[in-house]
Amino acid sequence: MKYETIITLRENAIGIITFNRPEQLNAISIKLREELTEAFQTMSNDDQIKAIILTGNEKAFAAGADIKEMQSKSYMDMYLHDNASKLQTVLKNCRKPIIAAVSGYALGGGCELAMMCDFILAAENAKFGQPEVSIGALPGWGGTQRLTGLIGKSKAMDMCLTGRMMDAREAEYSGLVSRVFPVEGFLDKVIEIATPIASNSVPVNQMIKECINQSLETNLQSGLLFEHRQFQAVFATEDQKEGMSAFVEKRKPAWKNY
Ligand code: CO8
Repeated sequence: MKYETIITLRENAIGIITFNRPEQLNAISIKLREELTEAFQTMSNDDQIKAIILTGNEKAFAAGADIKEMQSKSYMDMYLHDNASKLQTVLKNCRKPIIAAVSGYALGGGCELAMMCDFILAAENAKFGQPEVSIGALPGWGGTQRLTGLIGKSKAMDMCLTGRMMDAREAEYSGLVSRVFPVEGFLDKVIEIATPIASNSVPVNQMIKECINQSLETNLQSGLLFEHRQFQAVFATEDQKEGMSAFVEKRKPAWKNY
């Protein structure tokens, strides 16, 4: 598929989506949101792809929604032509693991898009922020909600009210980022991490995602029950039989993804 604002490719079982507006620090325009939605839908439906990486370039993951494009918009323009919500829904409904690989700036909508992914890996030069307050706006794509869930109220208030940037180390110890790696060879490292994830049993990956996401929506007792039922449900899969047999027989499992 030929896109203008992103590049997509497949490396074995991993789909890689790279923002491609380097001159604008990968600012997220309407077109980019459209193309990203289409790319995620295509990869979600492609059985050869088992995990997805979303990334930018060394200087920027994405420096936010395109300010120049938004500058003169009215409420009705934003309300009626809301493809941002559509993209958010497509990401939420994607059953494959999605890793955000962040190098450089992940600001505003860029930080929010990274948080829509399942987890964030960062290069040492990564900078996260919700600077909307400095342009007379506020985070509108999960910055006040997901960020608070990930780093807590105090830090989320600090980030959103000051608009300051958080470096990769602070993002890691605050819980926004799962791991930090050197800038050199960063994408290769992310692919190295995604490769075993992409070779897990597909239904088991999906169930793990469902369980963890459920924890964000429900109380502990309901979440524990949901998790335990899913655990019991794996005993209906061929992959549980194969995985446990392979362990006992000291060999690698050959998943049937069933
Ligand atoms: N939108 C449009 N263009 C941008 C953006 C952006 N968000 N960020 C950078 N650019 C452009 C610059 O205008 C510049 O273009 P030009 O060369 O034509 O002037 C080019 O990229 C390079 O940028 P700088 O010269 O500014 O580069 P610096 O290295 O000096 O600074 C910064 C880098 C600090 C990242 C700086 O560019 C900056 O502050 N950018 C804006 C960050 C920001 O405020 N982001 C939040 C945007 S609002 C938002 O994301 C709302 C999310 C809600 C989403 C809901 C969907 C509709």
